[in-house]
Amino acid sequence: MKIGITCYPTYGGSGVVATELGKALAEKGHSVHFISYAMPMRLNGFMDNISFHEVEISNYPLFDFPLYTIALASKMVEVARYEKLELLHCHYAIPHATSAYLAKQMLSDHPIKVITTLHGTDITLVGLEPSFLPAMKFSIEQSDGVTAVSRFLKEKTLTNYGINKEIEVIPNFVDTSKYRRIDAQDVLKYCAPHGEKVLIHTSNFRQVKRVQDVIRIFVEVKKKVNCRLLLVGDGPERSSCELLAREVGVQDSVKFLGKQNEIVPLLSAADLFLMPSQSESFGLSALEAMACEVPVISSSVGGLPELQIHGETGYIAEIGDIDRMARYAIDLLTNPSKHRLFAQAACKRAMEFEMTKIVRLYEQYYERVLTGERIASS
Ligand code: GMT
Repeated sequence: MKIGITCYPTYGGSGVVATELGKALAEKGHSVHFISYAMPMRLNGFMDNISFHEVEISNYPLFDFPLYTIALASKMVEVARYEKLELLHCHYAIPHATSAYLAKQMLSDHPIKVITTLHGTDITLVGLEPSFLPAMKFSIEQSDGVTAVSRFLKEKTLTNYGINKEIEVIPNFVDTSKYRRIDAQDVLKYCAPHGEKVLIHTSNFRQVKRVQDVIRIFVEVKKKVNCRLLLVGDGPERSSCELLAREVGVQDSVKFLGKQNEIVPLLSAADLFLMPSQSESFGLSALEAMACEVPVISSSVGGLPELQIHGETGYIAEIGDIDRMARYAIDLLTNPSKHRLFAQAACKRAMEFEMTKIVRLYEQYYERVLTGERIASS
């Protein structure tokens, strides 16, 4: 198949899923064309069957705001015609699904299908803003196929937008040949040199991730367990988190590592992953941690209960219930045999989201959309 993929090229989960999917499809012999304003973060180095097409954005002085939606649509048209694309797969609805709709209208001489994958805040947060809602609803309804990364997100889309449309649930995935526990002595020497337990959190430090809760949970755990906290990633909340760590006196036990390309050695050094999010449509970073045998303590929101098995792969608590999350963490960190069982169960559960299996689901879905087969409700 000849596939155009549009995504945000940044560190977010939707970009990661889109890029890993594109790479896996290219390895299977499909011709994959990424269309975005920058090279997707995980698209490093040359790969057979993959091309990147950069969207140029005009900075003409009359335009106070960049007209990305239009520029993207024009680039989609150009690539589709020149590369004979059969479908455009948009990850994160805003504004990609709208650009793809526009492109499809302009491509009246070149039949093309549009698939939109909904990832999270495109539906639960940003898309609900009055300035986006009608365009979102329209663009989703006009897509030839729509997928969501969890049952939760599918339900939210149907109810929040009053959309009458079949939505296929295709969950996030992990490449378990890369995401597996490895020797992490180098990391441990640096972050836990005296055998301290290691808690970890990775995110883009947006408010929705509640990274302050991570620090507050850590404060409680530290009262009972000799431990360290690794915070990986960067974003708008980072400064206030650094301030909080100093205010509550744990600055020497918390390492802010910023954005990291190599996450497996860090996860392999960890004993627990914390994800106390306000909203989480799936929780890709929790899945990656589980694949590295790290049990997860999370909030009960969104799609997290579809991934995590409470009392087996980790524990789930109400949003903001710092005391309970801390108690769960202490329980696991002070009970080695229980921790081992949870770590194994987490890894086993992650295997259910193995990349090859989920990529096949996308391929089958593409085939159904391309042949115009009625898309059944999942
Ligand atoms: O919706 C977002 O916040 C953006 C998106 C991203 O690009 O980072 O994250 C979402 O997509 C991931 C991949 O499908 C999911 O694993 C995340 O749970 C989801 N984030 C939220 O729902 C907050």
